[in-house]
Amino acid sequence: MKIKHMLIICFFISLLLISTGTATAAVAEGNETKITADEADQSNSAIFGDIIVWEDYRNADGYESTDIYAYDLSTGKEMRITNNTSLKYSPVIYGDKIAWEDNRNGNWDIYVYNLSTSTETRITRNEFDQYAPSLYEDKLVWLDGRHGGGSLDADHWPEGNWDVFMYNLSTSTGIRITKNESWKTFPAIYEDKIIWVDGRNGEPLYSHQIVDGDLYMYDLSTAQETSLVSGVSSDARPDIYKDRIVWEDDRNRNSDIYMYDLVTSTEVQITDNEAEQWRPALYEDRIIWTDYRNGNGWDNPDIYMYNLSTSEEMQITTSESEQWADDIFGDRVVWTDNRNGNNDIYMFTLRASGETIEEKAAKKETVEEKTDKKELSKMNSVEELKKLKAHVNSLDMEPSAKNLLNAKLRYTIKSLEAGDTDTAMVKLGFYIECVLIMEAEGRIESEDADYIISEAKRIFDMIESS
Ligand SMILES: [Ca+2]
Ligand SMILES: [Ca+2]
Ligand SMILES: [Ca+2]
Ligand SMILES: [Ca+2]
Repeated sequence: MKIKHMLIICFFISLLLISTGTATAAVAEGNETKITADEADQSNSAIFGDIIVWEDYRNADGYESTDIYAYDLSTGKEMRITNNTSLKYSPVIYGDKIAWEDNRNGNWDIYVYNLSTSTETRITRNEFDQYAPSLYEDKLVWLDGRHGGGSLDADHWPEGNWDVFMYNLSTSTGIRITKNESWKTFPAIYEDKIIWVDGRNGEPLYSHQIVDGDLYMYDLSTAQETSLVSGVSSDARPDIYKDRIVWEDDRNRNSDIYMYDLVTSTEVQITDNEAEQWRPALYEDRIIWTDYRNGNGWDNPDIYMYNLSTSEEMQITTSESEQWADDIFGDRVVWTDNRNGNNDIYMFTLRASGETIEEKAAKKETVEEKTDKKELSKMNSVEELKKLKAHVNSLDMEPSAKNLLNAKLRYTIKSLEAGDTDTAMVKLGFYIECVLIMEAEGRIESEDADYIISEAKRIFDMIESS
């Protein structure tokens, strides 16, 4: 698209701009789920179907090594995908394949893990850097520095001559997509369309804020390259779904989310808020992004969403900590969340037509799942009993009284662990009785006795209702 043409469109859009940028977007309805529980950092997630993948620092002593992990929403099981001390970033997933960038060979390479066959494959064997993968079916694209790409700077930003490469995992053949001598970033693929940000028209500046990159597209079916968005502004982190492309654009002197429709060749400004809106992801009619409007500067980012069908902007997260948008698939939105003092992966399931996926699944609960729930409830009761025992141990009371109470609680726990809930309830009844007697004899403070009895009764109800 010519710059003049672009400017006319920009002007036209600014006249038509709808007031989506006010600070008061409705809060989205649905369920929020915490996906990771580990105290180390988990970040940069991606989702396809029931599988969420991310970068994970739990096996590293510091930040010198990461692993790729996955969580299966259908089984509730977490999987460790990689198992060596090297850095691995930017996992993406399509179907049963996960791709990421990996420096285990002393330079960056692309690796793929197949969930169906549990096999890992090294895709690039070149001493230069390959990174930033994107996957669609069997087609894998990445950024490749073999023709003069400099090293990545501290911000993981490329200098020199970088190219977009495409590799077909089923035919094991690849092609070089771009051939000009400029830097490129952020490749993404959907069907036959590959998009990226290209530095060929701009100054070779490497700061995220002042870099002038433009949006280009290559169509594998026609072998045609197209310039989509140009002009003196930074266009970054694009995503593509069917015929729509979204990206962040700083032409308004702050970053906003824009959308380009390949069918109508029109551009739409999605946000006009003066704060920064970053890192959009697209699925069907929904765009999500990281939005800084609720904080001062860089604190308190939140996840926002825009629905192109209903022209509604929604706020997904309201926690006053940091949330950074990662990905969307169907009615599931995933992001990196710092509310627990370390990074975790969270998911929001949008309530679409009355029911969320979780609610539908709950209705289809099988006998097997009910058995699992009973097992879980039993485990919870045991945990609660152990907590009560620890509490009694921490009290200032005579050792013989403490031992007697602990012994009674031990029998309750043993019965419960053996699956004999009736006996467990009888034993817990004796325990309560014992506390009452000790209180009457002055062997235990009234305040302590009241607390122990109320806890024991609460656990008794838990066991009874399991
Ligand atoms: Ca390499
Ligand atoms: Ca903005
Ligand atoms: Ca927040
Ligand atoms: Ca964590």
